[in-house]
Amino acid sequence: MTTHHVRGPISAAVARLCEELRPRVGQRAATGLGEVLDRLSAPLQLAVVGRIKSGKSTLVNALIGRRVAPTDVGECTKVVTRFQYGTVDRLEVVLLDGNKYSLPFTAGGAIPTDLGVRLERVSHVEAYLTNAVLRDLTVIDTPGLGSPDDDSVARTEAVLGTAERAGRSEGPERLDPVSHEAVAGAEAVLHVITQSVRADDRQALSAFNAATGGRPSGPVNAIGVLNKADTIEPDSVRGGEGGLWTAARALAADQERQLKPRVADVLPLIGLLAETSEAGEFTASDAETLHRLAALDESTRRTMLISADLFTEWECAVPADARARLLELLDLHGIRCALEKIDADPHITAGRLRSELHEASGLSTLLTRLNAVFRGRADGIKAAAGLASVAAVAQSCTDPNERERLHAAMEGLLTQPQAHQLRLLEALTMISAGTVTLPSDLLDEVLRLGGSEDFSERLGMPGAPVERMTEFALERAKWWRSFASLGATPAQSRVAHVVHRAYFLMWRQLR
Ligand SMILES: Nc1nc2c(ncn2[C@@H]2O[C@H](COP(=O)(O)OP(=O)(O)OP(=O)(O)O)[C@@H](O)[C@H]2O)c(=O)[nH]1
Ligand SMILES: [Mg+2]
Repeated sequence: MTTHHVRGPISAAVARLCEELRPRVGQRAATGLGEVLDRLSAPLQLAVVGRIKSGKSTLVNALIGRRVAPTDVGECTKVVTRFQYGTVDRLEVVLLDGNKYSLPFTAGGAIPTDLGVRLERVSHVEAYLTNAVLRDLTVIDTPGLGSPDDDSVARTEAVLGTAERAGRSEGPERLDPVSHEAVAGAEAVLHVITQSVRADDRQALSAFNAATGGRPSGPVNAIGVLNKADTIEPDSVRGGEGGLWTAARALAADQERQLKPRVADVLPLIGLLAETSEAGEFTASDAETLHRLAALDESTRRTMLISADLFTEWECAVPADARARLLELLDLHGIRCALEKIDADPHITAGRLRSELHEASGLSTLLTRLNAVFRGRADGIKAAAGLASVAAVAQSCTDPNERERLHAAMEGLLTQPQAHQLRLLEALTMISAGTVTLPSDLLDEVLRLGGSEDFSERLGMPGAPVERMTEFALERAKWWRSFASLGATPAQSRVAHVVHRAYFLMWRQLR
């Protein structure tokens, strides 16, 4: 028997369930359970999704810390690419017929845009990289939603499992089941949006429900990213009087209200600056170019910063190709930022400039949130996704006794006290899927409770003394207890019981 190194106690419980059931079910279900076991021990699968050209690949590069996904102007991501940890850097193209072949990186270390085969034959690309971040996170870049190229949308759905979950699993398997399960069903989602969230972006979010192992994306496993914050016109945003970031934050809060409870948060980001500063693209000679620009006379500098065209074409002592490169790396806002830093400290080093640009990108806030929402709860998220896969295996059983056995085992697991976190995640998922509705203040309370592992954050009492938190946890536990029994619908009551228990457990630990 293979040993599976799972994330933590909840995944371990789901893994045990699979191990125990495997010998007691037919061949087909046993294979399915084996796949679930493999998935439980793999790193958290994070898909980056969103409309075309919203900056998904740029964000992927920033997360990995290497400019490996093509983002050049006019370059669309056409196939799903999975970036996972490997001991040597290598690329593998997986074809729909299950065959694979390896592919060299470009001279610059990126994935070539030409895969050397007709795209219709490609399932996806596996990129194995030595970057340490990938040890506990697999990052999946996807073609843009709403892309004019219908084929790439279909391919994304096929790879992420959308089509299969929609009930087409009986068709001819295009991938062998093992590799299919290995790529199907991301467990967490970064949803990249830009200034205008349109109604169909919400549709896009639900279209990706099935990408997350058949469970809807929600506050448990989805974060919104308001990218290209540098292109926001502060004047166009209500509450944006205080400058770019004030405007970006106001806009993000607004979009969060529209998208909730589908996502945990919407955080503003300048993906381009994040990529440039994280992926080692910003060199000493770029810093040198910036210093030379800073030294230009005030009126030349002001004119050049009006537009991208003026910036590259205006006659000045700084070579035009060096300027064009800066524009590509930083865009006008980033250049302005850098020049201000140089004004403030004319001796600033290239390294310092780079970290100032990183600071200006908003990436560190996003990473903190990502750690809290995803990595901090990877055990629960993986376990919940694993259990959903077990449910899918059960669904596809033809033998009713076998199905019954799987269902009974799952129910049994959910009633164990240590499965409380799973039940809380399930409750949040019910809320985001609209299976249960709650008045908005209660909804906010549940989202807050499930949004973090930190007690003071969960209670909405940052910095409060322990005694007050203890008292409050008990009070809310009592309240939800009575809400569960009085006047709630059955679905509400199910959620209320879980919330009651969550408060009770916190109270017990605080005490
Ligand atoms: N100004 C600015 N440009 C950005 C930002 N993020 C990405 N871009 C640019 O937007 C363009 C598209 O970025 P990509 O990362 O390729 O977008 P994508 O979503 O992967 O695009 P598809 O794969 O075609 O759907 C590139 O030229 C990026 O340099 C940002 O924060 N600010
Ligand atoms: Mg892309």
